[in-house]
Amino acid sequence: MQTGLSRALGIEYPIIQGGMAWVAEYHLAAAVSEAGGLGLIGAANAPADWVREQIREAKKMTDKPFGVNIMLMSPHADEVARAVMEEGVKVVTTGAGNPEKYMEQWKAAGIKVIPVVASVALAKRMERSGADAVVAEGCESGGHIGESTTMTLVPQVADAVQIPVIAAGGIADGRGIAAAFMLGAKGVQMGTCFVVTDESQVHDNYKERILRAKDIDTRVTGRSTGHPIRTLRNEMTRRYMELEEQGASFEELEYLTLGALRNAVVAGDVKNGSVMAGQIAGMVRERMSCRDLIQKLVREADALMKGAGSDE
Ligand code: TUI
Repeated sequence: MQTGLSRALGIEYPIIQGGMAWVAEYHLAAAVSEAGGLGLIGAANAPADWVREQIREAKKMTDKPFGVNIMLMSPHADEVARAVMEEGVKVVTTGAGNPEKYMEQWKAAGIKVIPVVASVALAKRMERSGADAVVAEGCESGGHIGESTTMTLVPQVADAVQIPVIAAGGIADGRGIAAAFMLGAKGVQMGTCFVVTDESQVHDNYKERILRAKDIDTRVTGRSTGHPIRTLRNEMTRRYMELEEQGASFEELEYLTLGALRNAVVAGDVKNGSVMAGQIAGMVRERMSCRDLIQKLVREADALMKGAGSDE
């Protein structure tokens, strides 16, 4: 499964673990990198000191490359952008914004920069600014999403840029990986299927909620506020959408989601918390180690891409 992308990143397989807020901490990131993929630490809204500590802990667990995802809406984005350079991080991915103002300094520090984009326009702009690759993330993903699906976004981005495209959104097995390659991707990023791995530190209730999710169990809150977020449906999404329909204010709606992700991930409140997960949650059925998951993904994708597993 080696591609130009995996060689450029110094990893065995072109499989990237999403930089999920509160979920993507160093145990998970190090386990994914040790298993031959690219693990990411999700900086989310955390201050730079937390991110530094996470990077140092990950380095104790693996000599292989790992990355940091910087959520650009974070009030700490500037200081985290500096910290990743000072800590010698090899790969930075960004989400929920335009990282242009940091690109030059990151490139000068020798960091491979991979912005997550949800449109062709931003992908082209990132290529012009010197991005090494882009993640084209479809709205099947969990968390903060754009408008287009993976099926439509990936080939359009692949046609528009020369740099490698990594597909994200709705991928959780070898079929999804093979399909992403057929759409022009040179790698994949996956989130939901890594949440339930043995090394993931999220509360057991969160894992169980994903494992018993059905195909139609996700909801998107915040379309009216301009911050659409995909989560598994629960009491929180029901109340949110009810209020949203009644034309509640931005403040009222935000109040419902404040700290809600933390409540789900850390405290295990999957009723009133925000259980971010992608639409593929309905297919995520098994707990296993990151190593077993990545080996299974590679085996499945390899078989399909060699023609085995077809109907012939
Ligand atoms: O960033 C994500 N997914 C996330 S971030 C997150 S943390 C959070 N928690 C609570 C509220 C808000 C965020 C949870 N999930 N994915 C990457 C992604 N980026 N998806 C979509 C985008 C995106 C959207 C618009 C990137 C750029 C953009 O426009 C930028 C511009 O200026 O054109």
